[in-house]
Amino acid sequence: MKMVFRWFGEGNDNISLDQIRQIPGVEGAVWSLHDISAGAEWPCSRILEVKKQCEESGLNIDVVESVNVHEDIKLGLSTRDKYIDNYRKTLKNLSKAGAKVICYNFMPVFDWIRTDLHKKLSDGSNAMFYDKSELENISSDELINRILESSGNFTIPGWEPERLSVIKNTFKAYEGFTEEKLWSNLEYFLKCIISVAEEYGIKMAIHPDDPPWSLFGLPRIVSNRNNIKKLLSLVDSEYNGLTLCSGSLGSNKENNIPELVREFGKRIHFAHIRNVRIYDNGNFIETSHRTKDGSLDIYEILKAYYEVGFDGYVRPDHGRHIWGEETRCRPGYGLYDRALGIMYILGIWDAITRNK
Ligand SMILES: [Mn+2]
Repeated sequence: MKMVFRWFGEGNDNISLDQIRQIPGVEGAVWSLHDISAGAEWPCSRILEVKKQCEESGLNIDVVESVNVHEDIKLGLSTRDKYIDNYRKTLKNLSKAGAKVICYNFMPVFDWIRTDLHKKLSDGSNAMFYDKSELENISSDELINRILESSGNFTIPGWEPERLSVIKNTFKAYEGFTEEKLWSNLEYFLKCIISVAEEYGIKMAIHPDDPPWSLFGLPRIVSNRNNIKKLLSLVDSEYNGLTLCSGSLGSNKENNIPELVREFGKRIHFAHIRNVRIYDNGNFIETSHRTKDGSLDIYEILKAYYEVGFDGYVRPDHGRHIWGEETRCRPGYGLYDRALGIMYILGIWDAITRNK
């Protein structure tokens, strides 16, 4: 497995590439061009600029997270073809620069959702929290305001200003929208994209829905074992693959992450490792990576990756905010807890490897 670390780009991250390269085991930056709107082609010059920055710090640019899918593609509007065409061009441009895996998602309107970005844990650190009953009683407007107010000076991936400025219209466009429609639009997208990804040697890795259930009446389909199986069969190619996010899928107790790894191992190109503690009332909080601190068995998950011969990319997903970095870092993306997570993941990995 190849360890990588998310980096939001020059001037857009409080963490530097030099700090990232000093975390043991990290080989690459997981990056994106966050200022380019969904649906636009990524210019080669901008891609090469990031490549140069990363390579100067000894990091590769193999994994891109994300190339966002334009809402019209998810909605299946007639305008989708021009955005899909741009997506193909972006794939080509990325492959020329040497990118290998693209993480993306197909969630309507919102990306990930939490109700509190800085919920205090018993040790005085804080982390992102999801309150189920609160979410059921809050309007989408209230939620947006709350996320924006507590995100500090950072734009949060999935909550970009250009997305939020048109969100009322986007919501309206999804009125009466069904899971079936979303499935058929995803299938259309994959059938246009995967053959091109094959041609350019780029593995597509869809990120599951976070959390993996429907919210605000919007359908969400990348949420459980049966749906993942269906998704992979829509285009049966290894280039139509998964980002297996343990924390996203794992916030539903019905999802058994080690089993998913064993079943879909060959199609997992990117592993997000995160622990969450799930409470009986359905709430959950993101915890340290340590198995004991959350509800997921990180050791079992890594064992499953080892058993399927996983040689893809892995990154610590979100972390807590610790050692006073809360006001300086993007929620979920502090330096310290993710670096500690890497040492935990690599510690387990090394032990498993040595024992076999
Ligand atoms: Mn994730």
